[in-house]
Amino acid sequence: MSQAGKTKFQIDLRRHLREHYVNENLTHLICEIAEASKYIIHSISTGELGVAGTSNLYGEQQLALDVLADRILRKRLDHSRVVANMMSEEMDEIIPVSPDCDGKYSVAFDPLDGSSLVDVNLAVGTIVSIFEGCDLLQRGRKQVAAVYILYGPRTTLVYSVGKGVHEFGMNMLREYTLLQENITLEPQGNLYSPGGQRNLYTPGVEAYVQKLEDRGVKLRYSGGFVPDINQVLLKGQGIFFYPHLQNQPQGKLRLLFELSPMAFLIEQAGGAASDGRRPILDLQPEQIHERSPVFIGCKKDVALAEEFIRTLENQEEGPTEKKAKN
Ligand code: AFP
Repeated sequence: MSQAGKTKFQIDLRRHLREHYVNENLTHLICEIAEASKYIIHSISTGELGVAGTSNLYGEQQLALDVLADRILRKRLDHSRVVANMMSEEMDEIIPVSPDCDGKYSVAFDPLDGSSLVDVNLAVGTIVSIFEGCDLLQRGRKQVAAVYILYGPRTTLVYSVGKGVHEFGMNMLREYTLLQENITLEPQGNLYSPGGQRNLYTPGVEAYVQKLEDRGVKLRYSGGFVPDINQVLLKGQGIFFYPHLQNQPQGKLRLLFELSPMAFLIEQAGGAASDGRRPILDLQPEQIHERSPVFIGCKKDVALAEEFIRTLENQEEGPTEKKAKN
């Protein structure tokens, strides 16, 4: 939708949110996230690489950029006046910002996903999940918005508040202006983005990949969740998966601040996102750093993965059931 007399390319992010009748506080929050990305871009292009000398809850070495990006976003959200609680991949626990929940939002974010790719100059991104009120441990379907920023050859921002998925590009003045609205996915695609070691794939996933390859589907994998999902979204087709592995039944990616926001966006674009048996958005997180297997992209491609897993893998022991045992 563009205003009479204005081309859509002149519609900036704040105007677009207002034209979609997004309430003031949520508009302000999404614009604050966009503002923070400008400082993250600066730190990526000028900040020192290498380790920060600290590690996160997973025992993963925190890169200097991880810590810097986390601080930038945390500070921005702290001062936004519309955040109740926040949580990031780099934090050990939920950070309370305001005890008052009314009119406020709780935010879970991965400040710089794929940060280890920066030192080989590959694209990385920021992923943000937004819930109304104080509770972050909710099913992804309860999100009111999801945003990602992709720091690639161009810097782009994609958001949805449940009224379609829209893409913005950063211009010379560092403003985000509309590139395309209401992005949609085809029912089936011809690219796949397979995470994890193939020799650790379970029988159902291995058979699924074989089926895709027999169909002539092309492999496209960067090692960055944000660019790999962005590729599926903007090509309008394809599937990304980081499955349950023989030695990692929960896969690798985190539910709260990686999978839920991306699943929200992909479902808004007419695609699907599953843990191999159930929609990602229906999973009830039990703890903040929970991981889940993920198959996300075109509906038919996700359904085919579920079918192979259902018919070739132990019915009783789905990834979720396995987790209950550990
Ligand atoms: P890092 O943030 O540690 O670089 O991991 C990136 C990531 O979480 C996600 O962005 C990728 O999709 C996935 O890991 C790639 O994992 P593999 O390196 O095991 O393929």
